[in-house]
Amino acid sequence: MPAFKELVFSGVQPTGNLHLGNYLGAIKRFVAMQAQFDCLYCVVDLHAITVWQDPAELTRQIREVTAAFLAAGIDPARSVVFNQSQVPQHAELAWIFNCVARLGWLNRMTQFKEKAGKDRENASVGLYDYPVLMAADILAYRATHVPVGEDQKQHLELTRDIAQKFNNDFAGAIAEQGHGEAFFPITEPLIGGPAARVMSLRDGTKKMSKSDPSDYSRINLTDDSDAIAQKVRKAKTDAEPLPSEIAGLEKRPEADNLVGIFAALSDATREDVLRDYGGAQFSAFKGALVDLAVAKLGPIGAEMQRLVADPGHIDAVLADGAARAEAIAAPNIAAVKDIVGFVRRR
Ligand code: AQP
Repeated sequence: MPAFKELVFSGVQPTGNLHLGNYLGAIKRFVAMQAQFDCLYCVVDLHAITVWQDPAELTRQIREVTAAFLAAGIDPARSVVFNQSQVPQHAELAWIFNCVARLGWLNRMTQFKEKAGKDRENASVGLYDYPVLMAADILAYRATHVPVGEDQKQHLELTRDIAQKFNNDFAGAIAEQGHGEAFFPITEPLIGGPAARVMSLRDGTKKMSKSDPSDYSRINLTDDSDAIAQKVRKAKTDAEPLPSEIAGLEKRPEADNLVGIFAALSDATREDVLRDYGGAQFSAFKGALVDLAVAKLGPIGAEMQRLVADPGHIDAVLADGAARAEAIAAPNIAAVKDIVGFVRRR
């Protein structure tokens, strides 16, 4: 496999209720990656419409997720911040990948099964095809690294399968046209840390999710300090004090979740947290967690509010990002079309 320029790509859907899981599993890590990599961070609005979105609300949410990126510390001068629908190469490459990906691969995707539920016949074709568009998002930039939460692991594997199959199917043209052994990198998922899978505050066996009907299941990035405090205090726990060793968190999903959240918010490990709080009752631990969460999330929520009040500024950031994103994607997709054998407009 030839060496590809290291590049990070990731995205967040503008589908409402950005929560602590999105922050710790994704956005906080996006911020950290900027020190090491060139990064593209995308508000994936084409993905959002795979389930019904009210148009005015979608517009608002696109700006709100952009505001969350900026408020959390993504620097739009350094990283490329944009929304997917402004860069047509995503949809264009998705079509070509639709002809590379196999039905059997998509039939195995667990997220589609969960999201479509029992009413599969009524799910949109887009929802089924979601992981192919995600592969196109990543590979339009030939991104080498993708920071995501654990729930996206299977989709990343599909991206790798599509890249591999494209490289194999078109190996001759790829070599002839001077791209060497492979046109697409086999992208590395970056999943990990103590908050790779933040769980619901009401049920430690369920993922914290935007679509959970109970607002008490999640901490939203827009929650004020009172709401954060209430939600943490009401979070489900068991009756035992916190253990001093990691092994003691086994079969205690709610305790494990709160310890993971504490660790991720304080840039520590679960072990560090248990060293400090092993033996503590939940009442004391939750008090410390409220203080920490309010200190870390309060300024982000306030900055988001300030930013969304100026949609002109957000739209200018997105327009600049789209132009920079397209400058990378357009030559890549032109090369893909040549590889596939299409005739270019002259
Ligand atoms: N609970 C989570 N823990 C850790 N990471 C998470 N992510 C989502 N939930 C958690 C990560 O956040 C990034 C953006 O997610 P998304 O906007 O693409 O949407 P999603 O994964 O569909 O988010 P939800 O909350 O789970 O939405 P619904 O309720 O619609 O299913 C991704 O990197 C994701 O891994």
